[in-house]
This record gives sequence, C-alpha cells and structure tokens, in this order.
Amino acid sequence: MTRRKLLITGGAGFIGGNFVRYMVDKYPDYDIYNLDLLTYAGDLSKHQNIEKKTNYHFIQCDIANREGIFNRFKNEKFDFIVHFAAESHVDRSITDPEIFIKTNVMGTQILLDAAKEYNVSKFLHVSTDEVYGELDFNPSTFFTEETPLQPNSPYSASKASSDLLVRAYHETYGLPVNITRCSNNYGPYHFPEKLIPLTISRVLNDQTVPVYGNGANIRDWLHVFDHCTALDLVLHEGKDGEVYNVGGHNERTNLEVVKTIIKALDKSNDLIEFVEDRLGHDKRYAIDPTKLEALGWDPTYNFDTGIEQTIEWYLSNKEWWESIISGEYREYFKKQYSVK
Ligand code: NAD
Ligand code: TDX
Repeated sequence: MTRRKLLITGGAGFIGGNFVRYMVDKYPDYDIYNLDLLTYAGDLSKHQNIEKKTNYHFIQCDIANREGIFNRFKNEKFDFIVHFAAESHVDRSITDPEIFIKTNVMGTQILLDAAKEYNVSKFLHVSTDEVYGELDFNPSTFFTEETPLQPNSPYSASKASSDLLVRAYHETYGLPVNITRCSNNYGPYHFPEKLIPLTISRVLNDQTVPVYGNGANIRDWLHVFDHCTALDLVLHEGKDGEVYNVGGHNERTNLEVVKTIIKALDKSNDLIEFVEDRLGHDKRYAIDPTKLEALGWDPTYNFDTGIEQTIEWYLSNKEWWESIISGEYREYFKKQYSVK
C-alpha cells in the first residue's frame, strides 16, 4: 500500500509542533512533512524525541516563496495539508502589520495554488475565533460558524482574509478544504509572549505580570491536546467546504487566569501590574462547538485540569523557556511593555 503524505506547515511552532508529534506517533503509516521557516516563533528542539523516526521529515521554507513551495509540492506530491504557519501574535500585528499580510494572506494563497496544481485531497486551514470579532459580556452569546466575520486587529484581519481565500478556492476551483476556527490555546511549548506562558515564566522568576486594562476581558481557553484531536477528526471526517468551530466552554477573565497561576505557584497577587490596554482589545471570545461535537469530538481537559498540567510542564521544562526569554525576546519585552 502506498504511504500517504501529510504536509504540516508551521510545525515548529506551538500548536503545529504539538500536532506534528501527535500525528507522528499516531500514524506510523503516514509520511509527515513539517514545513517551517523557523521564524522567532519556531524551534526544532521540541522535536528531539521524533526527529529520528522514519515517518518524520523537516523542510525549511517560507510559505510566501512561490518557487520554493511549488518545488516541494512537485517533488513530494502531498496527499493532504494541515496549514498552521502564520504570524500569530496580536500585539506584534499592532506594531508591525505588514509581515502578517505577507505570511498569513500571500503565503496561504501560494499554498492554495500549489494544492490546486497538485490535486491534494484535503486542505485543512487552521484559523481562529478572532475572525468573528468580539462578543459582549452577555454569557449566553457565542460564536457559531454563521457569525459574520468582523476582525478587529491586523492579525485577525489577515486570518479572516486567508479564510476567505480558502473558501473561494473551494467555491471556484472545487478544492477540498476545511476551515477550523479555534479559541485561545494553551499547553506545552506555548511561546512566552502569550498571556499564560508569560505569566507562568514571570511569576516563577518573581517578576510582575502586565495585565492589560482592568483584566476583565474574557478568553475561552482550550488545551492544545484537545485542539490536536479536533484537527485529526476534521482532517479525516470533515465534510468538504465546511467550517468547524473548536472550543470547550472554558471562559475566564484575564485576571482570573493570572490569579489562578499565581495561586498554583504559591506567590502573591502583588505581582499583578495593570498596564495600558491593548489597542482595539476584543472584549470577549466564546465558542459554540456543537457542530464539531456532532462529528464526534469530545475534549479531555477543562481549564482546571489543563492549567495544572501546563504549569507542571513549565516547571519540568525550564531550560526550554529560559533559553527563549534570555534571547531576542528580552528586546521584544522591553519594547512592548516600555520597560527601561
Ligand atoms: P506560533 O507563532 O507558535 O507558530 C507559528 C509557526 O509558523 C512558527 O513555527 C513559525 O516559524 C512558522 N512560520 C511563520 N511564518 C512562516 C512562513 N512565512 N513560512 C513558514 N513558516 C512560518 O503560532 P501558534 O500559536 O502555534 O498558531 C498556529 C496557527 O494556529 C496560526 O495559524 C494561528 O493563527 C492559529 N491559531 C492559534 C491559536 C492560539 O491560541 N495560539 C488559536 C487559534 C488559532
Ligand atoms: O501581557 C499581556 N497581558 C494581557 O493582559 C498579554 C500578552 C496579553 N494580555 C491579554 C490580552 C488578551 O485579552 O490576555 C489575553 C490573551 O492574550 P494573548 O495571549 O496575546 O492571546 P490573544 O490575543 O487572545 O490571541 C491568541 O488566541 C487566538 C493567539 O495569540 C492567537 O494566535 C489566536 O488566534
């Protein structure tokens, strides 16, 4: 039997990296290609345990490099694609939007062209609930797949643009696609520029935690392992052309998240520092996952069990995040938070 070839873009990052390891272990009969440019957010040290496996392959390439991407598709003839590669941090998109358009919009369009040219049997585009904009604080309102797209940040606008291109390639050319829109992820190998790993790493070092505005904004947190099972399901069972929302009803205010971590690490709330709010800061995200549950998805973690697992992971893997926060990240942190 011919082995199936799965291309995963952005597999050196946080969610893509967790998904690469999950798929390499679960599907020894698939050849799995991790294609990544290795930007500041990508690192291969997280794949030490799988890099010698015969079903794992790494390709360094920019998704916005048309020639490089087409050469890869010509050589490898991928059967399916799960597309994670993106600029992913909202704050960076506010300071410097241009790379978000190049990577998230142009890069996705180049991958779609290659997928069309080489007849892939599924293009799974990993998107975000942020494309829907924001909800108010009424707890009975949720994002469904029918919620209109109203992105508010340059990041979410670039993701919404890529979603529309994916949709258009299905409608116009019949490319077999799915789009997933997931809420905030957390878990192992989350880059410490994002709220949860930033809080864990700073609290462990007895440093203050910058909370934007009054900390009342709400996010709907999903453990990355549950995102991986959702993507596996949609890749194999998703109906062509459909969008699936991914989220597990784990809404928390940012202040609740930060206080939970401080308490778990037995430190003081005095570490909380309220700072200037993010520009265009979305109030609340909350997912209605009914459509995905009907496909058979059943998440394992709630926020309490997931955050416990995550804190333990950061305690046991200090060398990974310490090497990140001691590098270029220090300059980013100083600039972002106006630290002298
Ligand atoms: P991340 O920033 O941790 O990783 C992104 C990866 O993409 C990195 O390995 C980086 O090197 C790679 N990359 C960036 N530009 C590239 C380019 N031009 N060519 C090839 N590779 C490139 O991101 P993440 O948090 O793992 O998010 C992955 C995807 O999931 C993104 O598309 C994001 O929009 C989406 N998403 C993220 C979340 C979340 O909470 N983090 C939630 C929903 C959806
Ligand atoms: O220092 C901080 N202080 C703070 O209060 C940071 C970094 C964040 N925040 C707030 C802003 C948000 O309300 O915490 C919340 C979470 O912020 P981020 O971790 O930056 O995530 P968010 O902006 O919600 O976006 C994330 O989830 C959706 C990912 O980064 C996106 O890639 C994904 O699409």
